[in-house]
Amino acid sequence: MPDHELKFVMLGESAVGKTSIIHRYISNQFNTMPESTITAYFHTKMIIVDSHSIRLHLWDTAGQERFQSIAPMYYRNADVILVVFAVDSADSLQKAILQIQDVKMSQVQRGQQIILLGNKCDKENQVKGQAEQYSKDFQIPVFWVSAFNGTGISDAVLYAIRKASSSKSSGNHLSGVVDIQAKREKGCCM
Ligand SMILES: Nc1nc2c(ncn2[C@@H]2O[C@H](COP(=O)(O)OP(=O)(O)O)[C@@H](O)[C@H]2O)c(=O)[nH]1
Ligand SMILES: [Mg+2]
Repeated sequence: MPDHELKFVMLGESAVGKTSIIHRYISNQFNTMPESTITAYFHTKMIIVDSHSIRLHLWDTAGQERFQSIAPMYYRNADVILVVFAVDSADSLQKAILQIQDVKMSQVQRGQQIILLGNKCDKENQVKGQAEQYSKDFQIPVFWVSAFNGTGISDAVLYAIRKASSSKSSGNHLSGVVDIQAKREKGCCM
């Protein structure tokens, strides 16, 4: 049994790179033509952060972000919500901010971590100032990441793991990460 199980969910507009980020994190690969996510997937990864074993469940959206707002039941029991936007799309940042408002309004669980991921940072960043101002005003950390070249993703996940584990069991200080297993599972989420 792992010391902690943490559920991460991805939110954010279609095409900002949610599936690519998960793929990069799990497999350290970038797929130029990711299959569109038509079923709900979660991916499990076991890691050891210091001497604590952690089983991460990473939930991708099932493409429902294209059609309607995401149902609160999708993220309600998440420990970490990664809200993704793309640095070349101001619209996607606006959508991310609206989604954070939705999450905050429906939030029932204390200690849920919300983190912004500005993806595609291999491209010119058109929203840096705006996103950093939002991050400061609302105290939601923003990480600049790229699924394309891998920048920032494991740092963001490690930050989230530390925050989430310390809010689950205060007093644990985690540092140093060992990957022990990654696998992909098909799940049905809703
Ligand atoms: N340049 C660049 N393109 C990316 C990056 N991440 C994803 N993409 C591309 O953006 C498109 C949408 O990615 P996808 O992961 O399907 O987005 P999702 O709909 O949010 O799951 C695809 O064409 C990806 O190849 C990135 O970090 N940099
Ligand atoms: Mg997807």
